[in-house]
Amino acid sequence: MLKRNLYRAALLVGAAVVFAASISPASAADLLVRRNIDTLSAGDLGRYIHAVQVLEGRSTKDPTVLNSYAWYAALHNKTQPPSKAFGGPCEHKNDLFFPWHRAMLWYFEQALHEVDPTVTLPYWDWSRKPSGNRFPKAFEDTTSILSKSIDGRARDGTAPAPGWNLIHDLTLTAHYSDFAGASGEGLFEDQLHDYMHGSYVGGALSFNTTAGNDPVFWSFHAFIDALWWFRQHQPGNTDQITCTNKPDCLLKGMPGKTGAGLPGPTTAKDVADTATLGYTYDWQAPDSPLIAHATMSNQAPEVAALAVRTASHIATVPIVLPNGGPDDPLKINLHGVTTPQKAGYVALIYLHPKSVAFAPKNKAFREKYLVSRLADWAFPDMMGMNMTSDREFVLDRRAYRSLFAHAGTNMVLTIATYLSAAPKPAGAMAMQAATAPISEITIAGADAVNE
Ligand SMILES: [Cu+2]
Repeated sequence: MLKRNLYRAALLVGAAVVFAASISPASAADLLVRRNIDTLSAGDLGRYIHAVQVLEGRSTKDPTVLNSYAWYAALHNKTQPPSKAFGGPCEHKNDLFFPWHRAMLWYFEQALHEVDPTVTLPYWDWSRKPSGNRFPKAFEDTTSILSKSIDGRARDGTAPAPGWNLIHDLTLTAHYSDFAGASGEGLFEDQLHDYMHGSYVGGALSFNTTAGNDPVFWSFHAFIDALWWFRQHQPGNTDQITCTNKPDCLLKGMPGKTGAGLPGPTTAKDVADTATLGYTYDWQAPDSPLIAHATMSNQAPEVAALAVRTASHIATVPIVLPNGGPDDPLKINLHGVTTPQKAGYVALIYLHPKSVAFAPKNKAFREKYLVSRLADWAFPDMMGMNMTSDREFVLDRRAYRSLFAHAGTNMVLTIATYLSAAPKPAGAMAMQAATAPISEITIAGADAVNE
């Protein structure tokens, strides 16, 4: 196959920069096209299901059986390898997140492709209303293996889907480091990926250790990859993959060759261009006009649905917004945001005058005072990972003009946490506002709940 030849040639050249630029327009027709699972014909869907079934048949549960479904599921994130055959874990909460997952999907797709050369990995476009109840119908057909996680866990997420405006804004965040992360987690991973794993899908996808067990995982992540591809193909895009904490850009656990022995990517630079990897997407952004928006509440219609629930934890920090010019944004840092081990959560962050009562169920209150949100999913096995991270968000004085009218007066930063499943605290969360009077608060259990 031509794409394989391209890839092999690229490896022989040996320089990632060279093969990223080595695709000629003529080869575009030879690229495999990943399609929306809702648009597959019954025959194509059947062939995809069959290929997944063959992988599952090689071994349902034993991750040491190479080229089996369980092996690929374990590749995603099993931090204690059962054997040398398996080298995880995956990369999360840093700037290798996108490249690592692109490589993982590529190897999985190659395994499917080796079973049936007509098969490519279909994506689930979760920016659009689902064809089924919460997922594409293909994942809800209970007679299909696509409806079942190999560990038997049912999808139990109940959070509303993120709106296209939010997906759009986070996908096209101006700075690559905000989009993809640098020393810490990028906005896309935090607010979309983590949110979808822990709060929307749930079940096996709630936990990093079991996410790959549910076949919906591959199509879910294929859409994340499609959105990255979309970002990369914006006119004028100059993003460069960074590997802030890993100068060698090595992607942990990648076998370097497919089950059939063909060479595959091992570094972040290898996966910079999907054409080099031999595939593309047929995805197109929704053409509905974007509504002009200035606040997070307008960007994220699902916030309203979250906010009408009762928060499990509410933390408040007194704050005085500093005076400043219109181009002088306020950066607010949340320090020590703890990754939960039991359940995912979404936290909605409000900034409101002290004299205005916190009223998240009130639409007008949300529209005025909701300034950001963060999300996380559960990491039961934290080996080799930091338990806590820092998050920063920037308040633009122009966008939040009405808030900055209160500069110099007493305000309150309120964080309302919504847990996705088990009634456990999201963990200790210490936060401070960087350029304002600092107060620190910890959410670490019942005594800290002052709702
Ligand atoms: Cu994921």
